[in-house]
Amino acid sequence: MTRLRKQEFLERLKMSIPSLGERSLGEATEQELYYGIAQIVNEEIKQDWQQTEASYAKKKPKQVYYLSMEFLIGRMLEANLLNCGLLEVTKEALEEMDHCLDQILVIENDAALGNGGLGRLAACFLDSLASLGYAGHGLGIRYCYGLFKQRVIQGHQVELPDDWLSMPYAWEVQKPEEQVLVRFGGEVSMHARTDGSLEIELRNTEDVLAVPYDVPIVGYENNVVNSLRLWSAESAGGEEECSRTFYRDLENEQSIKQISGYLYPDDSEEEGKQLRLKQQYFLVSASVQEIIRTFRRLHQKPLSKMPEKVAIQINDTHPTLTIPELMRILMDEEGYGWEEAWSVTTKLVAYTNHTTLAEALETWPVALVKKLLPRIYQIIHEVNERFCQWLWFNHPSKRDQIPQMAVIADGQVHMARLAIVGSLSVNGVARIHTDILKKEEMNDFYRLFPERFNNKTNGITHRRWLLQINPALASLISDVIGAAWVKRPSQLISLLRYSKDQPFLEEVSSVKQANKQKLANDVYNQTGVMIDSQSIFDVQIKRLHEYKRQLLNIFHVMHLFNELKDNPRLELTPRTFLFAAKAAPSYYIAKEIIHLINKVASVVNHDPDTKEKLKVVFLENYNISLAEKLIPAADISEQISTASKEASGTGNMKMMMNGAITLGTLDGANIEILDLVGHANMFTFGLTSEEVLDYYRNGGYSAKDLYQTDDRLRRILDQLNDGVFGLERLSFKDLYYQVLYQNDPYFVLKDFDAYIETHELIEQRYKDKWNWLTMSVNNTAYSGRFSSDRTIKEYAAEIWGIKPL
Ligand code: 26Q
Repeated sequence: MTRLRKQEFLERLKMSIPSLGERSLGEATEQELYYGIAQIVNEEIKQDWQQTEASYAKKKPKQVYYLSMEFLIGRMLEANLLNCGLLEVTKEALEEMDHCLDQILVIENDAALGNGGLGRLAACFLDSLASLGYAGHGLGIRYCYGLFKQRVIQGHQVELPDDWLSMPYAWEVQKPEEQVLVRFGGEVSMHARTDGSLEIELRNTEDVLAVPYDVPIVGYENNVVNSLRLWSAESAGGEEECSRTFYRDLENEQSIKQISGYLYPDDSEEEGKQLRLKQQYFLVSASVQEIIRTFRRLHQKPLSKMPEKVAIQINDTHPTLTIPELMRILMDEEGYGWEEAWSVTTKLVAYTNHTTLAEALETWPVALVKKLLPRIYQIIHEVNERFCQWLWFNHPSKRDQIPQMAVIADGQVHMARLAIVGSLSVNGVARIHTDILKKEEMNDFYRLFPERFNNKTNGITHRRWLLQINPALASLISDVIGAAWVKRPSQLISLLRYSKDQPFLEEVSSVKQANKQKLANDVYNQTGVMIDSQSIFDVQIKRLHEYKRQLLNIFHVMHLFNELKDNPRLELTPRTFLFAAKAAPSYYIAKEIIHLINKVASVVNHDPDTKEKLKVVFLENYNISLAEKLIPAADISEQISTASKEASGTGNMKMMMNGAITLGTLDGANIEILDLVGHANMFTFGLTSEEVLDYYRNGGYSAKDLYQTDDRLRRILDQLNDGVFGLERLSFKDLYYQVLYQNDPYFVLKDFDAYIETHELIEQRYKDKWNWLTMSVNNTAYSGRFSSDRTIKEYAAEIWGIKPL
């Protein structure tokens, strides 16, 4: 990639905006500038993209395909400018014309093709694969509508469609010549061939075209450009038969386009949605066909050799049909027998699990799978038969466990069981999560296939989550330890030497202060709420879920409010509690928690006794772009899930990297953060996962007893029941009943006391400014371990068996 100079850049920009006409660049609209700059980037990366593909064709490295129903990539212009080395010159050039890059970047719609952690992890992995020079690609769905947009109206969440393709998407390239057919439904027929083998044919299927759109994934300053291929569903029929069938065809076409219509919000409550299963098979079938075609093009070898040159990672169970789809193609289309097809398949596919919540493990009704995918169902059935028989004969001691291990049981296909049985690797996403999988949730399988289970602690791309979103901190870091950390994030550890260096800490402090002030301005512009940038910014940003315990956080705020009302002169370091979270549309309790946070905010922010010391802000429509504003400004990172419930968390890593101090339970990757930074640099509290699991086994504790004995808690709960702070119209009876009468399944009351105490400790510790800054720098220093570069190297070496080109 050649480095452009400012003048040349300006010339190119002019040429890239044909609509400019007689106007000067200074008069261009932000939209024109956005597309103009994107075009320059696309021209710059085009050659690298082709060359990357050419070098894969020449050197024939093993290729990794990351299959995921979600890729939460957010905006791409700034990341692409950064990675291809054009960010600085772009800023300079725009400055010369009195334009500000920030105002141009916001023109781009977030690509919100994901719900949260799982989708963002996939995006970080692609960035690391390209930046480390691995031949690794993403395969996903080009949803017309991404995750819903959230508005908060009178304190309630309202969902709106995310029409992100309303403007042309600058980063996609349609590849119509590489489209493939995906077949649904139909009947299976079998004929005996003369040699006695069976010929399997699918008749009368409904066929859907999968049209690929490729998005470039630009490696950081290394000239590598990989691809994220997103499939779009289109009608396969030609346009010739019109007239009589016109309306029927139109209706059919609409229902086909729906397959890539919208992203399902993470909603374990709403199960068995036929369209979601169609989406999964659509992704899987198109992708497997593509993978096989590429293997054939690059290697003149039989498909049985694929495991030498291909690895397929499935992101949770959502793409598990990869296993029967591979079997189908190998057997029905390529003539392999079961044994050989199985041996190939189980050397290709590796499975990542992202949850321990038993209720979140995916199952599909047999009747639905049979109807929608008859041949795939037969194959799953056969996998199940063979697996159960093998257990029966080879592991007689496990006979009792067959019902709970069978791939098909209780009229359902159990996707995690299929994924474990049919893959070479099963990994969890943080040490404790993998341990819980092995010890509890998947113990039966672990004892059967111990060598398959492994841990890959999650990571985040430090390029986006530090270098891009916090350039001032990044450049301070490079000033003292040099810039090598950008390519080798583990070198951030050298910062430890400066964590007591007063002049450095002073600068770190000014950077954090400036980030907080910038956020305060944004918050004011968006909400009209004035927040004090000198206050402690206490941040909880993640999907709204009971196990993540936003309720515990807001109970603490209510507690502080009550204290201040009792004693308005109470000494309290001013605090700002920032929340952002989307709730699944059908998740009533989660929506009530959003409502409660907003109502508490409206009381606390206006009460003369509290408004100077407490502010609560709920920012609507949490997405990647909002996270990018909040994370550099956080002082406290709230990671307070019920122990054992959060598989890993990745927001915890992002905030740590930006110098926030974690306030967390011993859950997910928090534990590994603690291992590194120690208790001197982190605040932990609450039940351990062992204690939580013990309570579950032995019937829990009594929430009502706690309610009786703890005056603070009783006051808060009564405020929910009687109307928040005595205001009848603000009553939250359902939350009250959920906590007291469902016996507090997420231990909000049980952990309340420890949480309050820890907050009091934090308040004390914040007063020692130097020590706080030391803690902050220590956190950044240790965060290198959580770069997704480290994670990807582990997947590469331990699962995929690949090396960088
Ligand atoms: C389920 C049914 C129907 C439709 C959608 C879904 C669905 C969609 C998305 C279920 C789950 C998800 C996403 C789960 C997820 O993001 N899990 C998080 O993964 C992160 C990355 O590993 C972890 O850090 C988090 O701890 C984990 O919660």
